[in-house]
Amino acid sequence: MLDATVIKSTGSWYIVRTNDGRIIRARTRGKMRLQIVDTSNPVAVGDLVNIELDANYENTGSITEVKPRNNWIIRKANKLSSKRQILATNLDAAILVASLFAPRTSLGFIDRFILCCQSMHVPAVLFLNKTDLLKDEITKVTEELNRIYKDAEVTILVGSARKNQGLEPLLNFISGKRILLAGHSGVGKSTILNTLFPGVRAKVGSISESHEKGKHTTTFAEMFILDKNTQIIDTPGIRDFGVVDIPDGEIAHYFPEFRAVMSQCRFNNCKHEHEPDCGVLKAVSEGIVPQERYYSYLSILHNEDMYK
Ligand SMILES: Nc1nc2c(ncn2[C@@H]2O[C@H](COP(=O)(O)OP(=O)(O)OP(=O)(O)O)[C@@H](O)[C@H]2O)c(=O)[nH]1
Ligand SMILES: [Mg+2]
Ligand SMILES: [Zn+2]
Repeated sequence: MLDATVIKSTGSWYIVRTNDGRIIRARTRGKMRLQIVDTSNPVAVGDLVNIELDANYENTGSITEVKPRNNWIIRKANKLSSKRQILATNLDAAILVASLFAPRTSLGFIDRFILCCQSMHVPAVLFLNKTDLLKDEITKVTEELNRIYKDAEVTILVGSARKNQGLEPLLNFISGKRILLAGHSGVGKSTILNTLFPGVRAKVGSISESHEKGKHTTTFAEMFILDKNTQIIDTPGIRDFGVVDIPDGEIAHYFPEFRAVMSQCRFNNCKHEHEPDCGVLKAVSEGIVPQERYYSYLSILHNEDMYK
């Protein structure tokens, strides 16, 4: 029996790295005790597992147990699907890569992702990439993001992987952590990884001209081990981030700027919609809580507008 970390997941096979640095291809076997049920991937990148080596083979084995996870980022692909997918587990932080063009990332998508990070106590960074496409709008866009996310406990960084601009703060943040890189297809996740760490050589795709969307170049989540303490998990682009496992009554707790004013609600089960004497509604009307964040809250609460 060997302890190992899952570094790549292809669906049927997993690549794991043992604590003494061996790389092994492994399958799941038999009945594993699972911490999270109903997922399309019972084992995810970042998982600590027990491995039993196959007799007669040196580099293949079976995963016999998944150790309890510190945290995980989980979503469903759309609001109707019942299958959930774990993006990665046991993280120190997560970076959501976004872009305004080719493709466009919506505030709703951003807010769903950072809600999940908040609920798991995973520090989140929003990296707005492709600022070279914004030209003189950069300052305005950056100011907008800083206004909307002022009290959302998410770090806002902007830059261009293609032009190698603005990546230094990102590198400082990454250093010494296990990081998830997530976002729509084509936003530049793999490009960022390659620019920061030229030895990695992750595959980079192009953008379809007619749709301004990525082409799902990265097909499997993969952990790149950059030094002893720094690991980045590059993931395939996701179209939607459907919130799962957060009860309606808890959603507001993971909007940090709501948390500060919720104590003023008259009812302690206030949903902050139409209730009288609601601290959140008051803060929105006074401009203390940004409208954009409040709309995201409502759309998550009503499980709607996934694409907005
Ligand atoms: N203009 C511009 N293009 C960029 C920038 N960063 C990446 N790109 C381009 O965006 C396209 C997609 O980049 P990838 O790194 O493959 O994107 P990804 O997020 O890894 O996409 P998936 O693997 O499909 O999820 C490529 O053509 C990159 O050259 C940038 O800062 N500016
Ligand atoms: Mg990629
Ligand atoms: Zn309220």
